[in-house]
Amino acid sequence: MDFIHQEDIVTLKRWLASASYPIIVAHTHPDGDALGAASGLALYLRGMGKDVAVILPDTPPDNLRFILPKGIPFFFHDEDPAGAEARIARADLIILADANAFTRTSTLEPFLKASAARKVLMDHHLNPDTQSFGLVFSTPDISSASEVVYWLLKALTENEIEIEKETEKETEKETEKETEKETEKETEKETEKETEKETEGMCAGEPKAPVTPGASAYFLAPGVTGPSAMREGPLAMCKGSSEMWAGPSAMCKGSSEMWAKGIGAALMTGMTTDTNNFANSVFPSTFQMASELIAAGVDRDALIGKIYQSYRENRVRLMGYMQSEELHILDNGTAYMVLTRDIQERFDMRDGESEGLVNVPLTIEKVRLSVLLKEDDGHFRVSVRSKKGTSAQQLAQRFFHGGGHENAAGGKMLIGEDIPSADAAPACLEQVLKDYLK
Ligand SMILES: [Mn+2]
Repeated sequence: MDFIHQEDIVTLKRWLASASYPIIVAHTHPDGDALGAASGLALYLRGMGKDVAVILPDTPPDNLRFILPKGIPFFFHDEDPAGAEARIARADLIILADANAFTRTSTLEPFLKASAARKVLMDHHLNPDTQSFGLVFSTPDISSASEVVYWLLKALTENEIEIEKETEKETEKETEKETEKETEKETEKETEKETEKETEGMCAGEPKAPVTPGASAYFLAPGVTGPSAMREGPLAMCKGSSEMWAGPSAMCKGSSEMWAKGIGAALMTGMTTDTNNFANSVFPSTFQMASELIAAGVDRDALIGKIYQSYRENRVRLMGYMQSEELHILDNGTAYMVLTRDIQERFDMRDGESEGLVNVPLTIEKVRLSVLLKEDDGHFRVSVRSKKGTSAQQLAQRFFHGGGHENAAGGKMLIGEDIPSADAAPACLEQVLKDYLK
């Protein structure tokens, strides 16, 4: 993966090892990818023995709650502002996943910016804010943040082999030096304590091992003395770690379940939702990741069931109503729907239940760009999707204070600023769409 550089992996490994209170943060209105990437990372860090937490600006929708792993503390700023802020204040490492800048974390932004902790970006959106992070792993040529995390964890694991070799050399050298010193000391002492030693009969000539075999200098931050807790992690259990990815039979004991049901399942879920089940932003690496994870035992059927076959009846009826009654198609190949408060209430809509609706108009041949407006407090949330050759990102950025990916983007339409009242939204949007694609 060309967005992963060896020296950055070495740095990342050192930062992860030396962190005591790492936190993972993601964008506002967390989707499957934000939750999947954050959960996978959190499980990995917990496997390293870290006191890790995930902090999100707002509570995830009910239908995505299954992604959240048991035993990982999640703080939602809208629900528990004091708890979230305290955890950010204590953090010594901040990882932002599935967002290109701290601005995307909404209410968390000032607390994250004020933190002196080390900061790492793991993302796949355009225009990453590289200035705010000490380490950046970001490329738009990948399916999802979950896939970014997958390849990073894999690089960390594979890198372990090389680092171990280096460490072995270092340890040998150090042991040699220590042995020399020890021998000198011993010869001095020997005359004094000769009798005593003889009676003890212990391994007097044996040098004290200065470094536990296998404990890498890279894992040990200044001040950390013991062989790092990292070695207790699921990946550390496996020495020839590349085997671990080969398939269930080749996997080392102890880590397989962790990957199949924990990290692997979280990352597979995030990738699946962000690609809309392999419909968009799919690269050769995406299939490779999926293939490796299925081989590792991830139950894709179970995940599909949870993601796409667990909705409430209301949601299906709402989708039908919107397509039948609220879909407008303009001559220039753009389509839009406005999901007003009134309609949301009529169908008892819950957060997350309009997910996927914006994609539906693109199934019509003549439609090349689709916009969904969803009424919220003081604004409309704007979702934009487009076919190849038409930019969703440009529309979101130029007209709706937003951005995202080339063919999937989002933003806001502010009531009272961009439009005089909620009622003006459809006409205003129509004008924007006409101007955008003439
Ligand atoms: Mn994403």
